[in-house]
Amino acid sequence: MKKIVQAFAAIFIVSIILIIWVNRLNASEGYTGENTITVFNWGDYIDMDLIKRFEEETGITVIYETFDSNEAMLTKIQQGGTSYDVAVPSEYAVERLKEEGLLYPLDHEKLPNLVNIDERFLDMPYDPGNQYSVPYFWGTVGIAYNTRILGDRTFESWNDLWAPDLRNQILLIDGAREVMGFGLNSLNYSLNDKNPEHLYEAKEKLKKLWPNIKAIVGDEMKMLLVNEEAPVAVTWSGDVSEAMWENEYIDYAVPKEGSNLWFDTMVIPKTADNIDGAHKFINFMLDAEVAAQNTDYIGYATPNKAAMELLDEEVVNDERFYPPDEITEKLEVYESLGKETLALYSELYLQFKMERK
Ligand code: SPD
Repeated sequence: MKKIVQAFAAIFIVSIILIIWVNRLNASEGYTGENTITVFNWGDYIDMDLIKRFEEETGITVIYETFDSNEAMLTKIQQGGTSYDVAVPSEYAVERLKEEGLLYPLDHEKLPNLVNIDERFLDMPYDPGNQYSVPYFWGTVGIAYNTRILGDRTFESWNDLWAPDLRNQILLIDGAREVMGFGLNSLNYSLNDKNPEHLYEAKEKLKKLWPNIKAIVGDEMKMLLVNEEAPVAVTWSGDVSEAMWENEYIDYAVPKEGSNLWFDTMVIPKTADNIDGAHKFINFMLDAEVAAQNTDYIGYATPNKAAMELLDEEVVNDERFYPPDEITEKLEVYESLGKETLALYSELYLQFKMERK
């Protein structure tokens, strides 16, 4: 009898462990229940206190996962087997997800806070009528440089990065479109160029930049700039504005050949489990006070006009990070390049990374 009781006890314990393990596995792959949503965002791209506040206000539990590039995010959603309720792709990835039928149309009635977004950022060519996406943060790609170390040296052209005296002085943000993009811009090609010969030419030119490159980095970029680990970096404007709060010597320029104007957005992937919860989360993030707190924490430029009124004037009037239309009109937004060309960008970027001498 004692043995039977022990056997039942063992089976019971093993079952409990299995249930907990399966639940955890499901949660980490975005399988969410009614009172749960899974949010898939870039690393270091939200004030986690806001997640807590959303959970308290709505009773919805948030499972939060991060990615480090649009390509990684796209692959995860394209592969299926996930049910992310909210994701944060950039504009060209929104186009791609749309083309592949992987987005759920937004119900604007459930997003009353959409009125807070500046009209400048609505109805963009990548998503007319904001049928599938709403803007989250926006910015440019440019050159950050440290004036304490470099004096009054300026960076007006992408080609300034190839100067021989910058040996081992440059950090690059780890992004295929960003790096290939400035390689193309430095040759006066479009950063949406599809001509394979131009793409090879850009890769070969980037290869010649290796002696000046100290490292290719991700979310640690801000910290490396603040700590003066390198005096020059090619990165997203938001990383620089945030770093500048902690290191007054950092400055930022968008080179004269042009650069990228980007928009990160919130979308609901087609495989979402909790559409209503996803709308609630997006609407919460569009609230003026919430968006202001998030902007204050992240340091990137907000498209939320109502939030801008709550932010420090000095921050929102800084044209390096909130460039006016006269400047943004000269910049290019990444376009969805089609499967083959996007794969070529990624392949050439990978080759470039492996070519370090
Ligand atoms: N640490 C968060 C970084 C998010 C940057 N998104 C920019 C994408 C530009 N295509």
